[in-house]
Amino acid sequence: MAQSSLDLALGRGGDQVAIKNEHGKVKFFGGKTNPMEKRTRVRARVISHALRELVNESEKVIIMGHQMPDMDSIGSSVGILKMVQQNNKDGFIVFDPDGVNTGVQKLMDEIDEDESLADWFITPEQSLDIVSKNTLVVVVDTHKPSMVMEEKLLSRTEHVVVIDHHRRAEEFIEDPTLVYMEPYASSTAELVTELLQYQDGRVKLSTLESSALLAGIIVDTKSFTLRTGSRTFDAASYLRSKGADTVFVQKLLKEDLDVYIKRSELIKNATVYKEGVAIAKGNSGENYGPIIIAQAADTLLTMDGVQASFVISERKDERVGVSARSLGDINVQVIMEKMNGGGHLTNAATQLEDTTIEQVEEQLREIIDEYLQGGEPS
Ligand SMILES: [Mn+2]
Repeated sequence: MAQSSLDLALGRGGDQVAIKNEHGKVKFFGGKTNPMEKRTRVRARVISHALRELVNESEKVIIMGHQMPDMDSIGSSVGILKMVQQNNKDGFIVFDPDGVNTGVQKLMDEIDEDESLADWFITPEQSLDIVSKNTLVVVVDTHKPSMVMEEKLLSRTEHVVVIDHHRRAEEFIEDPTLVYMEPYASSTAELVTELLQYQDGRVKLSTLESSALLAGIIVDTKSFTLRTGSRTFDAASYLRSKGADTVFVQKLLKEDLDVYIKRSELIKNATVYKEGVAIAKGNSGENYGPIIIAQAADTLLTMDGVQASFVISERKDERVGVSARSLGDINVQVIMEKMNGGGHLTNAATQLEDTTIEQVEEQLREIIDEYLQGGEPS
């Protein structure tokens, strides 16, 4: 139990204490600094070679990211597909168009035009038809079984690899063969780009493929501002040398006027609570999608003096959602965990049932006060 708690603490980025009680429930203390650049290139090479071995031993490879895929999820899936093909194996990417945002839709439209790539995308149902005991399943950009495109795939094979940059949550895929979790990395696309560089021979990437990986890095770092290390630029540089097109990525990220207006409404209602903490609320009786509230929180973070931002709004499912963002000094993961949510140090969220925006705001203010006073167990 002590060893598994230690692995958990290290997997979450270290600098914290994990205490497991007799029922196996884990509590975390600390973890208030943002770890940077502690990972080594040796590990990337070791993982790259281990993954190649697993690919070669398997009959075929099925790759899946998380539901409601983002650029990072799709980009890193494409990267893994190229690695599989480099090793002369068949790889398939599980894709469910449900909940796809406009940017990802634009990317998928481009992929659909490219037969050499589109042919390898399959639906969750198709993936269950082709999976066998000798299939390698590679999960990217998440490590929670409840988040993956097709959870049933995980129990149909004994060979599962997890590649992710999110801090480790308690919910984790059972008995994975190989785990590559780097909370110091900007994005899964950055990790996958490094893995590609350590494969034998030159991996062939088209402009579209390398642009998809670059889009993952650009979105997850907010154009190289958040969680960006020197290795993020190294990965971007490699992708650019493979033809990644920055203007194409910008086109994918162009936004809808209505979305912009709705987001501006949220921002208009923002107030600065204390010590650089901004809180914004949606109008009661009005629904906002999770993407809009997340974007509003991101935008607030670009405002002068704002260190952390929280956006509260009602959702379609009648719950109240909170999206939290931080520049790194305030750990919003710890704050959201206290409200039954989770995420990263700089990027977290929660959804609460049977409550109102006002109640959630009050609860949030109390937790923020407690956090800012410090010393409280997280
Ligand atoms: Mn990601």
